[in-house]
Parts: sequence; C-alpha cells; structure tokens
Amino acid sequence: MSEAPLFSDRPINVCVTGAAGQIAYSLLPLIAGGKVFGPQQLVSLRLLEIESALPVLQGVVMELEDCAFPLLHSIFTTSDAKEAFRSCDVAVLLGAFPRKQGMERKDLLEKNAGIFKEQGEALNSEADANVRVIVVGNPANTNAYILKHFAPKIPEHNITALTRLDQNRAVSLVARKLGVPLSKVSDVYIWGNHSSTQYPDIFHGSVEGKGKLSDLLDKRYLEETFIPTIQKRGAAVIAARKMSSAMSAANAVADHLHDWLLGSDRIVSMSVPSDGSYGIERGTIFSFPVRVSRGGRYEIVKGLELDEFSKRYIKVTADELYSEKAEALALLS
Ligand code: NAX
Repeated sequence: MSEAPLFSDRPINVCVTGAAGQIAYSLLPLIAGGKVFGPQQLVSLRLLEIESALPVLQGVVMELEDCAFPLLHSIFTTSDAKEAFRSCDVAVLLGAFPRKQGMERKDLLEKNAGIFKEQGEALNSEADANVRVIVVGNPANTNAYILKHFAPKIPEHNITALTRLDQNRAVSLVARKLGVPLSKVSDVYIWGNHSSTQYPDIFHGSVEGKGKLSDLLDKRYLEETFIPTIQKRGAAVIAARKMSSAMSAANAVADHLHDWLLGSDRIVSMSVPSDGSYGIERGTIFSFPVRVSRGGRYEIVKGLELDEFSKRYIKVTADELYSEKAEALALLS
C-alpha cells in the first residue's frame, strides 16, 4: 500500500478530543511521528479538552514540541468544540465522561449522549464535509450513533468506532495459543459492540502454512476460553493496571486510521453504520469485517457464511446495541 502523503500541498488537520487523557498521551506521538498518516504527511493538531484540563494539556504540548517531530506543522489547543473541529480532515474522539463508582449505565449513557450530541453538531457545522471520524470514548458504538444523528451533513459512512483493539487482542491470543508468528494469522474478525457482548470470530481465519483456524481451535476452547477472554480483556487490564488500556488502545486507533486512510491488503474490523448486511438494522454502528482502500474508503465484506454458533453470538451483541441506541435517543428527546 502506498505511504505517499494524502495531501501533498498542505498538512492534514487532525482533531483529537480528550487530548490530555491517557490514550492521547500514547496516540499523539504516533500521529505526529508519521506512523498514522505516513512518513511524508505533514500534520496539524487541533486538541480539544475541557477547560479544567487545559493546563495539563499545555504540558502535553510542551512534550510534543520537545519531541521535535519533523512532520508536526502546528498545534492548536482549545476547550471550544467548534474551534477544535474547524476544517478538520480527521476527528479522533477520545474524550468522554468516565464511568464512576455507583453510576448506573443509564447515567453514563446520558452524560455521554450529551457530549456526543454537542460534538456532532459542532462537527456538522465546522469540519471539512468529508471529515473521517473515529469514536473511541465509551460506549463507543452508541456515542458514534448519537454523533451521526446530530451530524446529518457528514456522510454517514465517514463515522466509525474503534473495535480494532478487540481484533488485535484476538489475533494476538490466537497466535500465542497456537505458538505461531502473529503475522501468519489472518481474518480474525470482531462483530458487534465494543463491549462484553462483542463476538470475536475465528471461523474465516487461517494460519499461513497450517490451515483453517476452525480446524486448529475447538468449539469448547472458543466458548469457554477464547471468546470470554477477548470480551473481558478490557476489564482484565483495568484489574491489573488500575487504569484502562491506553498504549494498546492508541496503537489500535493508529492501525484503524492508517488502514482506513492509506489502505490495507487485509480485511480489518471496524464499527461502521450497518447497510443492512447480515440482517443488522441499518444505521446501527456495528463492528463488521471491512475491506479498506486508500483515501478513506471501505466496504463491508458481504456473503460470509455464519453458522448457528456465530449467529447466536451476533444476535446477542446486536440486541444490546439496539437497546443502547433506543435508550440514548430517548434520553435526548
Ligand atoms: P482519560 O480519562 O484518561 O481521558 C479522557 C479525557 O477526555 C480527559 O482528559 C477528559 O478531561 C477529557 N474529556 C472529557 N469530556 C470531554 C469533552 N466533552 N470534550 C473534550 N474532552 C473531554 O481516558 P482514556 O483512558 O484516554 O480513555 C478515553 C476513552 O476511551 C474512555 O471513554 C475509555 O472508556 C475509552 N476506551 C475505548 C476503547 C475502545 O476500544 N473503543 C478502549 C480503550 C478505552 O477504554
């Protein structure tokens, strides 16, 4: 795939929200260092934070300056979403209200629905009409759905959410289980919600030189170990680190954006608005296997065979998403 710059005559304008947070701390060097948009693409960063975190963000800016990245053209910071999204080509939405102890899921949805409504409206009025958006802040799929609802001018297929971290976790676990190099494992997909109902699917995957994953991993291992491990990996990292995944999340955002903008030969998992494929309600932000091509184009892979085992898991995660989005919209109306 070509690593030629997407814009040879100007920097790419990248807005990152929640820019003083922990994922941003790992992600910003990847963006400014050329790992995301290629080694020749100049980058202008537009960093959004809540007012009270602006002093911390200033420290992050100092560190970015001290990295002396040759590709980093400019840095702009603000607590105003409209200013942040002005003319941006790519928006990375990390900023969200964190779940606090004793907080009901409904309260979390309500807080975040408010943030993503406001940011959807700001993107709609300020961003480049062709802006590419990735939502990471949780509940990521439903936040992306709210954003899409309030940003009608942005083509809906430009609004995505992150499930690449789940895919990376699944590929890594398969490689470790089978004792094979990670690069030999392909076509492990994530279906559904970025939550503990997601379905990591190995049935289309293979290990180069060794055959199909469905012949190498039995259903008992999948049901009892593989699927629950991937579904609960985020919680396991929190239990061990006392903080949520940040390095691996930033790496996955970089993978998602790199492949979406510059293309990839591999099929990748992205949460995107459903076009009705596989019976998923249109417009639901659902993780599918997609084919990406340079310039920010993708299409959902069609016609994959799903057996009853897979269909059962996909129904559970789809039902969760339908109820989340109904709940979020009810809270906003
Ligand atoms: P942090 O709490 O470290 O950072 C979030 C930052 O967002 C904070 O600095 C906060 O001030 C800022 N913020 C809050 N509201 C904002 C608003 N309205 N506008 C702009 N900034 C705002 O969280 P971090 O670890 O960086 O995680 C960010 C989000 O990613 C969380 O919601 C987290 O749950 C989610 N994750 C999603 C993952 C995925 O695969 N989709 C995996 C990693 C992560 O758990």
